[in-house]
Amino acid sequence: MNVLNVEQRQAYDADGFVVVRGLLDPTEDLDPVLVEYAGVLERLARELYEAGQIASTYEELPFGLRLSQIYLETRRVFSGQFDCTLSMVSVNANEPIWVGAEVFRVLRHQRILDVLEDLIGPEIYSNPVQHVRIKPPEKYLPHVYRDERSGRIAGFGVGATPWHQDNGVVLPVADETEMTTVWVAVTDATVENGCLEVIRGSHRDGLLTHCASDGLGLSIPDPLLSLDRVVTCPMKRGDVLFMHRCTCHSSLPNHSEDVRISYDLRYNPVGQPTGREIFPGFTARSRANPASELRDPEAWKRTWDETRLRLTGAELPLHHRWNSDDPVCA
Ligand SMILES: O=C(O)CCC(=O)C(=O)O
Ligand SMILES: [Fe+2]
Repeated sequence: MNVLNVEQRQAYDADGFVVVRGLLDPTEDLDPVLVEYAGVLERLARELYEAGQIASTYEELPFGLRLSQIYLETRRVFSGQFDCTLSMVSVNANEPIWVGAEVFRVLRHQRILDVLEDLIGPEIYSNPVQHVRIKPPEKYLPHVYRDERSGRIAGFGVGATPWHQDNGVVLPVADETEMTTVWVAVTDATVENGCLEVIRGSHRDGLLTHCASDGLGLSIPDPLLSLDRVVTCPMKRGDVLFMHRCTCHSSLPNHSEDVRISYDLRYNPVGQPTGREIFPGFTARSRANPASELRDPEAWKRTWDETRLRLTGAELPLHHRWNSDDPVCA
């Protein structure tokens, strides 16, 4: 079945990415996850209020302002409460994670899997390198460390994302894996609120050197990038971007008044290494063996609960291959 038309397929092959407009229905497919996250925020606000850490639960505020107010007032960032993954640094028994049924429904969305079937074939594995990114307006994050040289807010997935390739954030065992990134706009993503930027054709340059910095995570230094081929990708809610694992990309800071929400998900053919084997993935589609598909959101949640238990207190292996010894990182 071909879901992508000829132009879209050619764009993906030539540019290393394609945006499929309106692939998901905002009301039917995306509002339900926002309802789940509103529940997560409600519980968080009540906990913090009862602990005396905020002056009000702010239930009268809309989601974005409520979250931002809580970040500002507590001088903390609670991205882990919403994210659909565990920490890659250290896991504890009470570590927050949100792997709700509606998130699972997005991961298994048949229209996303249809496009992936065009790109990587009918045996599709949901790679556990997956995030929801709820980026607050930067003006609510004055307490978060800002790198002086780049001006960027560090860490937590709440600031602008530096230039990188997703192949660079997995272990070398997955270098030959046909991993595809799926970036879902849950709210409109604009230049003002921090949409994605990609470098056209960069997937053909292979894996580039990434530099690791404590605060800012992994990034490809500017001299290695073809910055004259940057494409800025504003997207509407429900638009979905599909990207090759070697396509260089970054995102802009959020200078708007509201949160920018997106999923970045990854998929690869069943049987190929995910590059993050300590976390659980699942078969999202199999034409050869439909019974192997995971369809139960509770069973999915259990895989993460079991992983948290297994990794609690364990020494986690480094989740990437980079140090900053390369002179290009100086
Ligand atoms: O949304 C972002 O800021 C970055 C997303 C990203 O790096 C990805 O989709 O792989
Ligand atoms: Fe990425």
